[in-house]
Amino acid sequence: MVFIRWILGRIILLLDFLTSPKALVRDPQQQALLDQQTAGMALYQFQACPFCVKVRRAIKRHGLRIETRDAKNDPLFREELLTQGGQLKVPCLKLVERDGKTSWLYESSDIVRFLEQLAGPEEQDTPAARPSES
Ligand SMILES: N[C@@H](CCC(=O)N[C@@H](CS)C(=O)NCC(=O)O)C(=O)O
Repeated sequence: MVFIRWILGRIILLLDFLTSPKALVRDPQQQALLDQQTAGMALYQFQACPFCVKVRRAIKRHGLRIETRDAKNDPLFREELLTQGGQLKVPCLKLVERDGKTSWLYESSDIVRFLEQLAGPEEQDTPAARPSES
């Protein structure tokens, strides 16, 4: 059973690698603003978990910069997720509000929806938004 799960995990990672989405490129000022908003965020995840892959792909697709934390192999992150988040379940997005309050968002679909709202409309990926080549 463990072996089958390991194989499935490798297949998921391979498919993710082969079909990795293109990262959105936006105007540098807009990106800097967004980076400020995501600076306090962290995604607690397992590398080969399909729900985590779904969220990581959304992060990449929307051109977001969010730290990922391995809650399977790192005992500190595992403990943080369990004691502060409330459940040892991934993916989970840790959010730090402006007032310093921390909240923990579980459920991949809810996280993806939140990231989509944060990133804004995708039509920002226009040639004008890309850094000029010289
Ligand atoms: N419905 C959840 C499913 C998440 C899920 O089942 N994650 C697994 C890893 S792939 C997990 O954390 N299992 C541990 C547990 O449920 O205690 C989602 O979409 O995020």
